[in-house]
Amino acid sequence: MATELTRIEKLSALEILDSRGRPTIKCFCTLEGGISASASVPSGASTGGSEAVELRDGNPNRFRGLGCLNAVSNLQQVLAPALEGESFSSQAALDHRLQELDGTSDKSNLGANTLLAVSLAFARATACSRKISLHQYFSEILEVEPGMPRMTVNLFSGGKHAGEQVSIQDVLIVPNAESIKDSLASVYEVYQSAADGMLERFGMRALTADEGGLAPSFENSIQVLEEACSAIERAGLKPGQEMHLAVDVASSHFYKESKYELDGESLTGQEMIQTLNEWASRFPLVSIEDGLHEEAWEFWPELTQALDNLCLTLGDDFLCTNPGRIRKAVETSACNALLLKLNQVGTLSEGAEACRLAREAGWKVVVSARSGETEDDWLADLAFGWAADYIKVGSITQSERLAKYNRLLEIESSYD
Ligand code: 2PG
Ligand code: MG
Repeated sequence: MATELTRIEKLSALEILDSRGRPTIKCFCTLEGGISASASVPSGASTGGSEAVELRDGNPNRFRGLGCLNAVSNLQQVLAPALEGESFSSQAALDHRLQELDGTSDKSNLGANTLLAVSLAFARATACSRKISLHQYFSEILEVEPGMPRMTVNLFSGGKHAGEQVSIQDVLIVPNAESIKDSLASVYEVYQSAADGMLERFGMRALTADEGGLAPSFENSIQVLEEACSAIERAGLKPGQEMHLAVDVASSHFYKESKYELDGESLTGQEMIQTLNEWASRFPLVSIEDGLHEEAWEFWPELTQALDNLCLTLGDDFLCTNPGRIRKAVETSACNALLLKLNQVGTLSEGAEACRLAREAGWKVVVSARSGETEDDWLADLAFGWAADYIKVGSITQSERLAKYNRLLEIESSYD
């Protein structure tokens, strides 16, 4: 861990566009000595209620209110004057100062997007100045040995990522290969065979959703899971051996008036647990994400018990990478895996704390992208540096996703 001081010379920001064409923020950080680096921040669509606040301009005449000019201005008019010329002994020291300058628990003053852009640009610039890779810098922060995650790749999309033609949000394929290189080759085969299957079944190669997943008009969630298994088989692979599945139910988004409105049925919490148990018994799932509503604390422990020995109970909207919620979930045995998204919490160090808490509880960790991404590839370094068990980036057909997969390939080849 670096003990020397790192002095920030200059901070600036730019409003750029993400993979949905919506504004986001990119920060440029120059350190003393002239080393300079940048980082940009992703954005979710199916967000959890406890996520740190993403600052948007709200001006309906510009990007339908989604502009990030206020975030840019906060960075340049508030953070830059406060931080330029200051020296920091660690990432934690910088992130602590960012939290102080914001002064709110949910980052609603300056915006979690603004703070994360600075946090990551500082991380990248510091790694450059120390002549180490970004993943090495990340692994030093968490004091863990790096390790390659297993891939979870979006095959079929529904929910908020695909116009809600089917209730569940994602069915992902999870290759059981030795390397990222081999994983991507088998994912390609399954993706193509799934697209061929859609042509036969629906008469057209399906349109793709926000993360590049195929999004035909499925009748229900079971059909999506069945088609995923068929696609694996058609690719000459064995479901449950060479390729597993994962599902992001994202159930908060179809929870209405205390019922889960799943595929035309109205289910109680109890019935939802039973349904998920049936899916996990019938399909080779490694994890079920957000199987229950994000505030259904009383049902989550029961779900985790029901899925025990079948698959992981993974919390995304449920946990929001929020250390307080993770602590509560550990105390109540409410789940056993964390979906980690830095922009849900707002700084690298708070993300590290979330990861540490999950690890101490013996949980698995999935490092995840957002549905609105940029071409920045820091997520790959994060997943490797923090030795995530899984990485979730989306499909293999869009460059904002491929930036991360291609970076994983680079990291992997540097260890050959
Ligand atoms: C999720 C993510 C990524 P979003 O729910 O896990 O798939 O979606 O970024 O829209 O929250
Ligand atoms: Mg999710």
